[in-house]
Amino acid sequence: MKYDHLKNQDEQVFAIVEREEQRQNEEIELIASENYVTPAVLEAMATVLTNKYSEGYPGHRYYGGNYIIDDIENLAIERVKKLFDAEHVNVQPLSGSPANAAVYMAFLNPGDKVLGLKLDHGGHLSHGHSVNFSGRLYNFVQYGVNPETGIIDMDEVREIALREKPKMIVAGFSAYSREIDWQKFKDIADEIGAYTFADIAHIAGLIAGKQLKNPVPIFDVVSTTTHKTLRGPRGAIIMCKEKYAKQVNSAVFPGMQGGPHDHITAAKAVAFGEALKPEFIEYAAQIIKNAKTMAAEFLNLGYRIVSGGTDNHLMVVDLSSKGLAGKEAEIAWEKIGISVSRSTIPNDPNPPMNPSGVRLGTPAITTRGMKEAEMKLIVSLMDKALMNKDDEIKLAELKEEIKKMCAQFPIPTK
Ligand code: DSN
Repeated sequence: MKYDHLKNQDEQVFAIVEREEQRQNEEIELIASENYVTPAVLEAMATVLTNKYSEGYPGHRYYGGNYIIDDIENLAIERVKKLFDAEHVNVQPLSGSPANAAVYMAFLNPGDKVLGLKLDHGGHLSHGHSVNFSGRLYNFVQYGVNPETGIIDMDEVREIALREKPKMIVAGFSAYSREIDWQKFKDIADEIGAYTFADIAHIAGLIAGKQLKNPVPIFDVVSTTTHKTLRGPRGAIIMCKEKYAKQVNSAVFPGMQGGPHDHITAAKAVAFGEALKPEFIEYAAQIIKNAKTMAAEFLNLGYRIVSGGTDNHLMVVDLSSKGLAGKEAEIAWEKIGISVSRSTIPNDPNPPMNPSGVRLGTPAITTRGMKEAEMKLIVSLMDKALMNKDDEIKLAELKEEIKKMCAQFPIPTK
């Protein structure tokens, strides 16, 4: 039986893990940054590679006994190079924010000017928010989306870039549903001699699955987490031009981190191997089909979606279009077994703890094999939950429907 040792040795931890496993099986995950890893990825994480210290890089370690660990790190690197057409890869970053911290450390000095997307317009904390290390250490100026269209206005980006002359331009997001014009960012950066940095954490799997354009061949440096659409273990990687290899490696170690998590490197290698298979292209395509269907259904029911739809795996639904706020919706949907994350809408009049929107995404439910018909059913159940948000009996009925649907689409076990 699975988790035999854990069960025998520590019933408390085992019981919590079991409860969470049951929750994941019986509920619907619409958090755009989450996914279900394959059993092979899960197994790789639970290997003896966790026992090793490997500061340094393959062939240049600070501890002995790393000649086998070198093989796993090199394998992971080679697979990323193939997936993204990357010149140089560092697979050691522990997660997205540490990876971005290492990128800034590699290319900038504290106080340098950087241009990034505002958080409430879909950017990320590590793209220059004042409460984050990025906004505290570096001099960020920010661009946003057009208030009418909800789409990044590249003329405005160019105007700010020419005026402010940042040393680096950051393109990327955590809540933006339209395709990014990487080439346009690169052209603007070239006009002022700025570095180009793409954070593709959300869409790496859609790029690897050949559904969205790839910034890696044209940008100076690109970071991504490995656990979102890429469907690997929690972690991150940095890809860059060969000429920046040394400064990126030094920023990750010894600049930011100590020993890499070798068991996670092994799991990353497994996930990259999976993403190289032709089936992953179908998976990435279905994620987008599902997101487009979901967005269309919300629009049909009179909800407003920021930018009017989606080109990727996510959408931000503006609940003020229904006289509601993000938190109320999150609570009602949690009661029926659907997890979402609250999200600001551009220029949100409401505070970040209870913003006007929710961000929804389809990577996890697509991994379960759900398709367009299920998207329509899910949106209809979500709408019913909001319309009956104070009726506990109705919500309990809806929860049963979700549970039945989940039973038809178990989380894959192979
Ligand atoms: N927490 C991640 C997300 O949900 O997008 C980003 O850090």
